[in-house]
Amino acid sequence: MNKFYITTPIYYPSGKWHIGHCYTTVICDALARFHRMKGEDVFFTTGTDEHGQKVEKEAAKRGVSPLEFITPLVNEMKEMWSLLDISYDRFVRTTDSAHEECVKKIYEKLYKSGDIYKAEYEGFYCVPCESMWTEAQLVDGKCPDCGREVEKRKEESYFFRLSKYAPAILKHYEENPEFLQPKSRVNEMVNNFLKEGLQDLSVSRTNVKWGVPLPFDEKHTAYVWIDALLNYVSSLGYLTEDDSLFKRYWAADLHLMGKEIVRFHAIIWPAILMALGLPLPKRNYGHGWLLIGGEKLSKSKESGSEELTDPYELIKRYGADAVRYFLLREIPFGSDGEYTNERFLLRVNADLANDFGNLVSRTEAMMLQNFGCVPKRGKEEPLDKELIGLAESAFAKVEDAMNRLNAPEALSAIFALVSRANKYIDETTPWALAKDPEKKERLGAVLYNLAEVVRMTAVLLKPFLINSPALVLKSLSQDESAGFEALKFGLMKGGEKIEKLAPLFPRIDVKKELQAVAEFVRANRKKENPVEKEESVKEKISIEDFDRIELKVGEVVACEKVKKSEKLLHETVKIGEEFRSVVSGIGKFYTPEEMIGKKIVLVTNLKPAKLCGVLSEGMILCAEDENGVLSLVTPEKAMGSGGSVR
Ligand code: ME8
Repeated sequence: MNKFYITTPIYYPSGKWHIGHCYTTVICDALARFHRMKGEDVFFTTGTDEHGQKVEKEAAKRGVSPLEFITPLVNEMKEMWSLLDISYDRFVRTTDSAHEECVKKIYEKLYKSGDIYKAEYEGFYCVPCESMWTEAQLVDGKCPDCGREVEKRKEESYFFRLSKYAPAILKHYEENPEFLQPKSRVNEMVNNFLKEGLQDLSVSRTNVKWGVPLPFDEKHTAYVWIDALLNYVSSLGYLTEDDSLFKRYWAADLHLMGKEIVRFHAIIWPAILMALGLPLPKRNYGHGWLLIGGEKLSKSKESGSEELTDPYELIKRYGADAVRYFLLREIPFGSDGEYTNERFLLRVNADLANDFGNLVSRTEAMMLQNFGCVPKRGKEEPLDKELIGLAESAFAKVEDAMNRLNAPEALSAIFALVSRANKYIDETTPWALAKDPEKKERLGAVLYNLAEVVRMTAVLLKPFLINSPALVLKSLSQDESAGFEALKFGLMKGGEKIEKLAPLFPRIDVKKELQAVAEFVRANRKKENPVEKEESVKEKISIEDFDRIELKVGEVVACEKVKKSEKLLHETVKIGEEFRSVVSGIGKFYTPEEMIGKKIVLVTNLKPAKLCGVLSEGMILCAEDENGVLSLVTPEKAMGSGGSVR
């Protein structure tokens, strides 16, 4: 039996999900289901990429542990996959102890073999992308991937001997044209990275605590990208006592991903596998993006558009099948595709409500009305034979497209059959045949042919849509779990009971719906951006109001951590001749030693309060950046304590 190991990247659980996130996973799911229906031994994995500085900072901002912060977001992601009926066999969290153990063992192995070594390191780090760049790679001094500011960093680090593997990777590309697709990505990798040779890669961090500590040097944590890539083998129990899954499924048959992360999968990952002496994945495919206004739909760039991109809301409004169908059909595979609500609604209306929904409802209604069940197969005329031929040859076209991972083409072959069947209704005019008792036999033959096409279409659609194919099969008293062996014309005997279906995809009034969606998006944006709202709602205050706040310069003369709190520091602040006890939530950004001697600005007339049992008689002012990093507000010129701030 053929095996098929397929993976999605593991996702950053940011909580700001958009329809673009569903793209990779829905395609993988359709492929996994397709191969299962062919009777193959499929293993399909996905998961979450949970370590790194971003998570550490977000958690600190909220005063919770990284795991406490991330777990609800992981659960949200799982819920989204369950709404979309994603049939993964394993969900890997990089915080799972089994994964962490695997990461440690792999680092240990590579350290022992000399593929990982220690050295000093300087570069430019993009915090949101968790990527390090050399100066030459920056574009206008900014991150070449996302265009945001980068931080210059110098640190001691462990390096992976990536440079050693460049020639072998190039050779592998040449000898295995399937390894990296589409072809344009090969050119990109070769021209932008491999041709000039590779530099060794820093694979550990000392400044990121939220990561897997290296077994041979616990000051260092694993670089998040290596940690993440290793999920593809940790998910199979690589280097554990029971590695039967690894033996059964490795090497991966397909890693599918967005084009922005091809570099990691097509250069770093094969080099690591080579260093481990493991066979390389058979195929990597870097798909295109869903765009809004020509830009990648992304969680960090607010588009300000009125498109509804929230998958939960889209599923709630139109159903999981419509969302899956849109993603699988509308975006040309391998290229970018513009996302708009209008395109979504038009596509769903045209194909699912009009073509497929109509074919099913017309065929079933006419059978019920004239026979009360599926009629018997009749004598076939040339027109019938053409339709039957098309139905029987559809699978080969779908299979050919799916072998090339091209779901839009596969669906287009299935919908060519749907259109042909609708045209067949117009050509055979069953409503006219029904009026003439002498033509009852012909009517039966026509409706039988249509019923078989509906049944076969439902089987063909099963990898792509979830609910509607099952409903259609059930309504014709057919086995919902049918595989592709059911794609033979003529399997129904006649006499099958028909259960009347509610419309599978109700027609949408596109104009009205677009208005409703735009209103929904506007209202929700206000809800989601409480900051924006707060700022606009905050009233103007008078100078007298401001005067009621007493602000003074103080000097921190003693400072210690508040017990059992990662976030709180307890300062003793000198204000002129007075000493005050102050508790502040800056423990993630300043050590007690750093605080001592600092001149700070303090609100001195706040009512005293107790925080974690410690008295606080004032509030230290800080500025906060967009990543939640706090920075103390201090007087710009040297001055003593006690001065007032106005
Ligand atoms: O990259 N259109 O995770 P991620 C199409 N954790 N696909 C999109 C998209 C869009 N607008 N936006 C995101 C990561 N995606 C790493 C992976 S794997 C070892 C580590 C796709 O959450 C993206 O291309 O940023 C990728 O395939 C997936 O969503 C997860 O992206």
